[in-house]
Amino acid sequence: MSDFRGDVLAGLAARPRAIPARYFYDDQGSAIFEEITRIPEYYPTRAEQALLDAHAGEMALACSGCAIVEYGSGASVKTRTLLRAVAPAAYVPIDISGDFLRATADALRADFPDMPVYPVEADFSDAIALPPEIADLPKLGFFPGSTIGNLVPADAVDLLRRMRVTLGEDSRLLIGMDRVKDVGTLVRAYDDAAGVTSRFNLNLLARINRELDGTIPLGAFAHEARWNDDLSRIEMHLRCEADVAFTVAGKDFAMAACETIHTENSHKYSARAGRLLLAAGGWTVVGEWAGDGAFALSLCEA
Ligand code: AVJ
Repeated sequence: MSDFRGDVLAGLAARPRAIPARYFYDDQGSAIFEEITRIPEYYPTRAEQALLDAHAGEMALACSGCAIVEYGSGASVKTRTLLRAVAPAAYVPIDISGDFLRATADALRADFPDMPVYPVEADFSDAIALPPEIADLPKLGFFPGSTIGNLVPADAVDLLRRMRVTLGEDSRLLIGMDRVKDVGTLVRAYDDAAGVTSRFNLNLLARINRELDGTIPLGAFAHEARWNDDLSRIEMHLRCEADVAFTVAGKDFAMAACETIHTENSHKYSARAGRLLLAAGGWTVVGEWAGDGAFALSLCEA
């Protein structure tokens, strides 16, 4: 089980201070993320949607009659393109934001009345029990959006291996990965002019104040996105701009001006590095769509 209180208290006490990115996605954070997918600088969603629009038919060829299991389904916008192409026997969206998940499931049931939808409210960093209704169906895992990039490679490999166990021996996995590209494009995608990503980042502190009885002065913190070239990732931080003291869940914390809280990693993979990661996780790439090379969707076999 994920433990918001325990992870936040440990993360604020650690050096460097860091809080796991999965805690962005309370209902408000999930809604702000949907806004991010529409800002002009955030290319991954559009790039991935374009790949699905152009190639969903090919991707679907080997997957007829299967159940689609989507990890981190969010608003399931891209999913609709895949669902239309595959016409799966069932759809299982997995998400940690319960209200968001149920709203999405209801909307999909309305649009796809013949397709059973079995939502699973879970953190996919835990072991997941799939609904018994899909036990006998072959599975296609769908892990779009480059969400795998949030994990450091060792954790990404663990997750890929767990997916392989959960989905079974005959399963396939369709996974999106953002590619390495020029630093300006990358940084702008995580530091947009309209400040939506800044709101997304700061909502984490607001959530801590709401749910953990915190007194963090949000105005003292600024959004920061930086490229870490050694580790091939965008990092988001919350930079403290003044010396502050606050409490969270009854514990006292002090931060000095210029200190940061590391809130997210978004790893970017070259074609080769992506294939290596998938191979380490037990998956063999059997199809790859990458358009102009900004973003790739890979179809893998267990
Ligand atoms: C949902 C994890 C894929 O890393 O690009 C977007 C999250 N954070 N802008 C990403 C995110 C800031 C996004 N993922």
